[in-house]
Amino acid sequence: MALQWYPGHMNKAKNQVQDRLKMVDIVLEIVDARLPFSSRNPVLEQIIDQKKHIIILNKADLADPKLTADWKLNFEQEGTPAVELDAKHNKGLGKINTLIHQELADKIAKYEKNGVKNYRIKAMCIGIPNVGKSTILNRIVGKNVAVTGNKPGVTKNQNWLKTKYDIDLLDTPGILWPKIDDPKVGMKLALSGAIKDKIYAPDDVAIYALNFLETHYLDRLLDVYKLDRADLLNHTTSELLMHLTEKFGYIEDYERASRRIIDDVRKLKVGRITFDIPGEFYEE
Ligand SMILES: Nc1nc2c(ncn2[C@@H]2O[C@H](COP(=O)(O)OP(=O)(O)OP(=O)(O)O)[C@@H](O)[C@H]2O)c(=O)[nH]1
Ligand SMILES: [Mg+2]
Repeated sequence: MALQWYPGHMNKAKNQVQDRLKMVDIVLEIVDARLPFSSRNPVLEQIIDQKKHIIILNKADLADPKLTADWKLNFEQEGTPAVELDAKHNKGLGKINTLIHQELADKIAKYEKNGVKNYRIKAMCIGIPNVGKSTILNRIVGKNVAVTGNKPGVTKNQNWLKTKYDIDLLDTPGILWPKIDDPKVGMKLALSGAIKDKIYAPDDVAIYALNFLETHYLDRLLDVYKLDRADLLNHTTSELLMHLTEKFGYIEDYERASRRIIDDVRKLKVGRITFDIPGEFYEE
């Protein structure tokens, strides 16, 4: 599945990020902790290249904790500070505030030296759709001022939010990039919920998920669907999908079975999973 599309609003949103960049002190790049590589938008990365920025690995509650720690280290070794966050359960928020102040220590020291008391740090939050940008900003503000929702494309416009700290936050619409070359990246984005459901073929994504689980989390796959190792031997992943469809009692409704598998992965039925393995991306 090579995904190729670029809705006009995403192009507009990208230009708006570019326009605002000069006005902000720091960029908070939000990635999905389950896919810290695949959920980074290369177009946005290019735009913010010269700007101070930190990476927030959000939805850490859904990701494999060991791999989240590896990814954090990986980003830090590349020179970008990173923090893991579970915005849903409010875990890890304090570190973001600390990191923003650390990164802008010189600027803040200058304000203080010059007696500027009411300075406001301006931070722009960017990322692909549905990674939790608005949720994070609501958490920092301490109340639900930005609209959130469990589907991509909820935030339509840029919005400034004031906090009780010395920081103003800019919420932005999620942006994907024009062409997703690597089909695996497309699958992971679909599985995570970053791409609208009607754009991808659910059976392709379910087959990708089953194949990934078989390779990396076999015991959990066997356990959740009460499978025997024999069910997997000498079977293709498509055949496994057919087998599960029958087992669910969905009588050849492969789409329904596929949606259920995707949902099971999203809702942690198979436990905490990370789809991007550090190291796999830099060898090719
Ligand atoms: N499990 C989990 N869910 C989260 C977390 N943060 C946000 N969510 C959920 O993810 C969904 C998307 O959150 P939003 O804050 O609307 O995402 P967004 O990045 O602003 O999305 P767009 O505005 O569409 O670009 C919501 O259902 C949130 O409750 C988290 O840390 N863990
Ligand atoms: Mg939003």
